[in-house]
Amino acid sequence: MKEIFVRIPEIKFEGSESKNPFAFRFYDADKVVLGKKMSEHLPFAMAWWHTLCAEGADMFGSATADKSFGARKGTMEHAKAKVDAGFEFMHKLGIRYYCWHDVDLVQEADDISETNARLDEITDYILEKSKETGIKCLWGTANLFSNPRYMNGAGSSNSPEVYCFAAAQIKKALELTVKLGGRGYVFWGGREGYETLLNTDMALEQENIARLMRMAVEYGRKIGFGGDFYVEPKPKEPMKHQYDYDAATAIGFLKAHGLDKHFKLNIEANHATLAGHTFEHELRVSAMNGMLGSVDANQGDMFLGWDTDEFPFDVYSATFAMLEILRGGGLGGGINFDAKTRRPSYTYEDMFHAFILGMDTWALGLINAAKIIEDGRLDAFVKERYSAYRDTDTGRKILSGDCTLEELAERARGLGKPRLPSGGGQEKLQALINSIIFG
Ligand code: XLS
Ligand code: NI
Ligand code: NI
Repeated sequence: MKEIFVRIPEIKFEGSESKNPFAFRFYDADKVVLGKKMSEHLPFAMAWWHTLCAEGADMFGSATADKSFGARKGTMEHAKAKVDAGFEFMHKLGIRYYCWHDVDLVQEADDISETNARLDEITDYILEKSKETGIKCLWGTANLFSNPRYMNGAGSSNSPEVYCFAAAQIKKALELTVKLGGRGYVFWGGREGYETLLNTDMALEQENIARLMRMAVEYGRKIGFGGDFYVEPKPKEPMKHQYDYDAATAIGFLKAHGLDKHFKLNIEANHATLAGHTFEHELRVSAMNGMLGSVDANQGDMFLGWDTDEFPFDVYSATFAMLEILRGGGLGGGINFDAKTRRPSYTYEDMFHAFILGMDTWALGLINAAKIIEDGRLDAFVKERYSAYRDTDTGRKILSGDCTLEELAERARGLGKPRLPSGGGQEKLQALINSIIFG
């Protein structure tokens, strides 16, 4: 096999003092943290679309990067060159998983049967590589947003024929996920929403989306898919309003339609901030509902209102995210870098620097979160803050669920004024976090 990323070595851990830009300073795969190897805590994945397909084009300018990998774009030779490049790239970084949309893998043909034949061929090739290297599929998905037929949505389209195409793509993508041994299958509803309510039957659209998901679950289970289905919430972009707005909305939707047993969430950092939440908020909402599945790791920019998909740099955010993940018992899925280099960072070297940044940032997040848990003071504070629910008769009564409004009103009458313990402690806790991280 011809090496594609020539001059770029395998990336190794060299420690925080290292000045080598092609080394990890913090990600030490075999290092044990809280009883598990870093590589097990952090099942990193490469996103096929950003890493092997996206060439830096934006609304105002064309591609800056070249991802032809020596082949003519759009051909099967190119599709295979991307597989070669992807596996070499993951191998050099020590990444063990990848994620894909159907149309990331091959050029879509005019006829869906031809597209499917191309997908069969390329996944045979991927499977070979996977067997050679042990690098596996984290999750697959159908791209139900790029093709012009999805201009009015996929499951939410006003056209039953478009709905059939969505079903066909999901069916195929599920088969391929099973073939590649994927841990999960994602629904990201980029076009499942509306631009104006004036033209929209929201109830019909949402019921149709639920029907499509239910059929996907039925078919997936029938063909032996034992993994989790994921919804990836996002409030907007490309649509003005997307139905899977945030974790709470998606969970409500899944529960309302009886889909929650089969689904978990894939939480993306930048989508959380677009919804006006922190990343850790979305992770907490998922975890407390037993639906924390997988993560799309990236970050936005506080001055820009869109999904900039930057590589993770914010160590506080990674720390709080890892805190939620560790407390939630880890991820059944993984940590997919749904992130792209900035447009001028167009070289192969830049791709490696981006992943080194992202992996080191998450390693720092893990190290910090483990320190916070081992230190114990943060958890003790929170426990103490609610202790009156355990330690007083009134508190226990409320938690038991066995009380009435009248009974509680009667208790209030006897109290005069409620006791108001200092409940915040925000500044104290923030100082504590800094002292643990930097101390
Ligand atoms: C776009 C989404 C997309 C999903 C997969 O904003 O993040 O990339 O992760 O369809
Ligand atoms: Ni994503
Ligand atoms: Ni995104």
